[in-house]
Amino acid sequence: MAKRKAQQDPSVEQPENDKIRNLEPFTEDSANELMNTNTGVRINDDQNSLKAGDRGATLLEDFILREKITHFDHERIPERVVHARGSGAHGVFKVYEPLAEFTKAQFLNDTSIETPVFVRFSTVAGSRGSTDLARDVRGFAVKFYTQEGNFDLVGNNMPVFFIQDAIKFPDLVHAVKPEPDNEIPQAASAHDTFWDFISVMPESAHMIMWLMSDRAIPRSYRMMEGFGVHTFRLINDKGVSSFVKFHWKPLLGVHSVAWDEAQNISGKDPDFHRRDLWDAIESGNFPEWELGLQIVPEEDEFKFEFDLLDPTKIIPEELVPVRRVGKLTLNRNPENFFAETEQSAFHIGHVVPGIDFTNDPLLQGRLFSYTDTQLIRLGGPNFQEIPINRPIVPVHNNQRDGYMRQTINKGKVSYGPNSLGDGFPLQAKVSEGGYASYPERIDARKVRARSKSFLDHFSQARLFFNSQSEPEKNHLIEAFSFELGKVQSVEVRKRMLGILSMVDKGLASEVAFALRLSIPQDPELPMNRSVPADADPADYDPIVVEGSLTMSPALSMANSPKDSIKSRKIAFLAADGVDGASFMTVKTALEGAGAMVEIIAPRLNFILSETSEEIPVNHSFLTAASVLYDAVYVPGGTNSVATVEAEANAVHFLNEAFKHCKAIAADAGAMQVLESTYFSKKLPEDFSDKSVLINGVVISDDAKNLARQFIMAIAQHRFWERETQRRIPA
Ligand code: HDE
Repeated sequence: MAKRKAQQDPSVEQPENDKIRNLEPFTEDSANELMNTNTGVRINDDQNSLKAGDRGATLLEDFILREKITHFDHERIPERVVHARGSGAHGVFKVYEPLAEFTKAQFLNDTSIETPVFVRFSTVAGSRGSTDLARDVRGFAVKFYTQEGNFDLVGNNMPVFFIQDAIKFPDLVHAVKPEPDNEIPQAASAHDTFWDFISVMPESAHMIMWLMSDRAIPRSYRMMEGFGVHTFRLINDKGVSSFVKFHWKPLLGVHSVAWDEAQNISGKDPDFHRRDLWDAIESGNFPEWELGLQIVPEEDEFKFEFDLLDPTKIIPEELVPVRRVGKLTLNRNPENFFAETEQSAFHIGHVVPGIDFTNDPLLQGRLFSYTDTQLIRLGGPNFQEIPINRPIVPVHNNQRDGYMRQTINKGKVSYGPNSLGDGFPLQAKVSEGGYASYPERIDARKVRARSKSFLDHFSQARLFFNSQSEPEKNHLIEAFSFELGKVQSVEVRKRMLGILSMVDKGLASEVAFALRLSIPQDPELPMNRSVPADADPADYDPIVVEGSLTMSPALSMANSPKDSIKSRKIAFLAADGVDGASFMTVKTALEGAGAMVEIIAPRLNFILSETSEEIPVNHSFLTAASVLYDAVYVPGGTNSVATVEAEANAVHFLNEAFKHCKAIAADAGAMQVLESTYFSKKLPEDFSDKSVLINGVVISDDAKNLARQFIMAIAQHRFWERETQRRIPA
């Protein structure tokens, strides 16, 4: 009956690589255009509504007014129920070498293809307008527009999750969101309901170690790892399946800010991460990540001490190395936030042939949730036709109609099988790229239960803690002390100390000290232990396993690459009379190494150098703050130095930069500015004729030498050892 068109047949519509993700047909540009209504009628007066006399009532007849106000009234759509606050960017992905041994997915095999992508980063708990710098998990959602359809890798910047079963997700989200009676606090987990839930959910122990670590306060979206979290399957063209964990490794390394700094940034620039991503792309500093795969052969499924299906577990990189297989580059900002970033609809169920699911019960629940949520958020079943969501391949099926349908389907036939349409559209055979699910063998009873292989909640939490550097451990202790310090219920605090004591006694006792509580001797058994209805609760006690791996260096950010200052923001504090020569030497050297220099002065517009040259100013001390920069430099020049020293905001700037462990540099002639800071006592008395690099503070009278040492210091990111000096003002 039906004449079958082969996929390779040139008459079949194929995506053209150079035209893909061409959103041009959907864009609007008002430049040089006259204004008209949505029906195309030119508007003669957009300032006044139509009235019965110039002091009279407005007329209902005014279709221009009505159209404009009606559209405005309907501008908002519901924000995402979680991950509401986010920022997106376009880019490309390219695989390094064919991965045919593991997967038949074309975009992971054809090294000549640049697959377009759209990425959305987000926080989880806060509303759409909340701060970027909340202590929170970050979403890392990637949509690959492949030639075999869209593949969404909807991951986070932490490799595990709070819960093991999707049925607990609404509870988790209710607990972390602002409390329902007064809607406080916004974008913060430091409150009673969150910790109440966690304290009776021991399966979250591993995740809260990540959440209390510096991973939860990234320096930039560009400096975060990404993880698919669940174990997925890869399927090759012979139908052989391997298990896989997906990773994103940022080429700039993994870096974070200090907690005090995060809180300050939230006030000074709540759009800090959004702006950072936007500015980096605008300035050509394209963010890059390598896609990493941890592949486990099917036959090794039960080789580990943990269950591959348990999303509260990682596969330590020391057990299964991460193989870097391709590169993601973000190279274009959206034209319109709403149309692209807000309307993008990610779904863990958007997969292509060669990628499949496992039975991870969290993953399985997500497969339902994402389409369901788009139906309410984007208003109906045609959200895949919104330009940002459209695949690059043409869509042919018998789905029709619904709210806001864009496609004009031709012909009478919208069903299959049919004969009137020659049977088209035909199902694709597997050899033609048709998706066939992995035929996993299932032979089981239907039960509402948790697998006993999911009962060890603490060994990987401990592995994470043990693998941290000393400063990272201190930050964890401080984060727990902060968060539990904000909790009002003493019972919840105590129960959390019980949970922490099962992770690490030292950690628990440090937090207990801060809270002036003692660790429960025999930690109260958490109330919720995910016990199936017909089971004996004792059979479902969390089990205490030592775990044969005691350290995993890959888990510490201290081991992240620290060899570049590319795209780092450096503040120069200067005023009229600055020494132009050394100023330019340092500026040129930093910019040559890829950093971005901004001049901060008492007033805006420009400053004059000693030789009366104009130097443009980026910010005044009023609009800038040290928390928005990675490092700070004070150039020489008698008048400039005197003005900066007398400027209280400049001294505060330096004090704060020191407190947040950042690299600081000063021309030897600017020593008097440093002497006004609280950390001056830590500087050597006699610095003349030599250059000094102590604790990340560089002082030199030789600008070239200063620049070299300063660059090395900035690349270290932070000098956390300063925090051992406890009494830090600012
Ligand atoms: Fe999501 N999640 N999630 N999630 N998730 C959503 O979908 C959900 C989970 C993640 O930038 C929602 O479109 C359930 C894990 C990201 O648009 C919703 C469960 C991971 C984003 C939803 C989880 C994620 C979402 C809300 C437990 C990391 C933002 C709006 C079973 C692997 C995507 C939306 C974007 C968004 C449900 C758990 C990542 C409600 C039910 C685990 C990055 O469908």
